[in-house]
Amino acid sequence: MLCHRHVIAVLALLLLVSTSVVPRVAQAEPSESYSKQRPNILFIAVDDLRPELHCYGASHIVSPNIDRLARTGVRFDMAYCMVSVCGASRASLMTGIRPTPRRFTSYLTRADKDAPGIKTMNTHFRQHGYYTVSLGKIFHVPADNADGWSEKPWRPSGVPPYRLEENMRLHRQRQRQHRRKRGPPYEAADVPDEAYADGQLAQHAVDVLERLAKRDEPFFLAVGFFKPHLPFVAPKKYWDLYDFETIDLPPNHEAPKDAPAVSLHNSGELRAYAGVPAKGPIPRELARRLIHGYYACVSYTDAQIGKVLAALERLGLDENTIVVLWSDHGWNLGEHGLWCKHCCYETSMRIPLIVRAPGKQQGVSSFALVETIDLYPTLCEAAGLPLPQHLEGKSFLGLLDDPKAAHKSAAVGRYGRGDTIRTHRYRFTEYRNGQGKLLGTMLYNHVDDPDETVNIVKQPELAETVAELAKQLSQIKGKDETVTAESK
Ligand SMILES: [Ca+2]
Repeated sequence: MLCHRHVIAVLALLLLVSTSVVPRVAQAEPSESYSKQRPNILFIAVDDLRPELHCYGASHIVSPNIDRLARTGVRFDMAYCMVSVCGASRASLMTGIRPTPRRFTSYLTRADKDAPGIKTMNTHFRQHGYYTVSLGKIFHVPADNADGWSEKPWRPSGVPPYRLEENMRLHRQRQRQHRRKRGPPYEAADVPDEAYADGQLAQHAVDVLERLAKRDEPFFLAVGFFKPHLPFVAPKKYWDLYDFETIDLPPNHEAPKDAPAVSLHNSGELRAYAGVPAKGPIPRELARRLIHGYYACVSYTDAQIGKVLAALERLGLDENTIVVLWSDHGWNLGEHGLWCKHCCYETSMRIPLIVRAPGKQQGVSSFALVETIDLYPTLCEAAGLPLPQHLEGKSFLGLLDDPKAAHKSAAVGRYGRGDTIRTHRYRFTEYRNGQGKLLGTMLYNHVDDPDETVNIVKQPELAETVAELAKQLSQIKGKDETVTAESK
């Protein structure tokens, strides 16, 4: 039976939402803790998105939809990934535990292999009455923790990576030579959004939202976009948003002065693409094309995100849905002579993170140091779910009310042999071999040198600072033995 309260709520909803939408009507009094009153969660992951967005102060970038999300939510200006490579970063975020030199190390990392028995975020939400759905790229491998999703994880299938015939031909030819070789690093084809995977993903996500809107349980919908990951393929109209003539290499395109060699790499991921020299600097013309392509992919992805957010609003779901937008790590667009991620520089570790939650602050930014392992406890707290014992992050829900509230003194992450710590002023990194022997260190003062151009770790007057940062890093960084598995 419907009580008066329900009838009034339903009438109000009917007035607010499109008539084509059937509002959810509670069939009975909400059943204890699993009621629809729990917020839905729309969890948007973007692959390889660095925080070079209009709403993050990059006025040359066209990102109106993410900007709008930022205007209606809290933008985190100092958010960091745990490890700067796809699969590993995602596994750390979804398990809520830190990476170590042995755990979460590669783009192929699976959480269920590296952290067996650890309950992932999707599994936890599912076990607490949420209807959990994974679309696109969330875990790197779709089969990873797949039983934590209420439906089999969905990805667009059979979408070729290129739409121009000559590019596809070259791609196939190079793949025949070597599995890791690929076609060109970019493509501007005059095709509709749906010609590429992310356009299809957005369309499917809208369909799924329409379906989820009719369910009684709250949902946890994860939508993982594939761009701006290489190759930089996007419909031409997104390339046309930028003037190639104005695009140039970043000012800090040389390796930092006195940086240890172990901190740098050969940008191997990019070298696999056709027309990219196997070693040496990326020619300036190609570098500018790559930057242009990355920007085009950012705008393309932004437009797809816009479609999903518009559907959320159209269905009247935005009033009771927490929206999180995050990236798995940053990206180097030529900074330090580097391309791609795979390192401990700020450009690799820093990510965009925006959280919009009903009843919380809107259009503000927070300079609190936030780590992606903090998302799991934050969303649990926001949804009223218990916190699993194994979590190593800390809820930042309080920052959504007061963006200046105290949270953490440092963000700690790693890649390869490097462990790195970011405080509000410094980034300090140390590299060790498998036996723990120190291979190199670096320190950047982000107040004086935000582009990380001079490694000041050897300056005698900073010895005490270095010792303090090294101590803090050693205390915080991931330790294999601290993790206790919970039964699933
Ligand atoms: Ca990635």
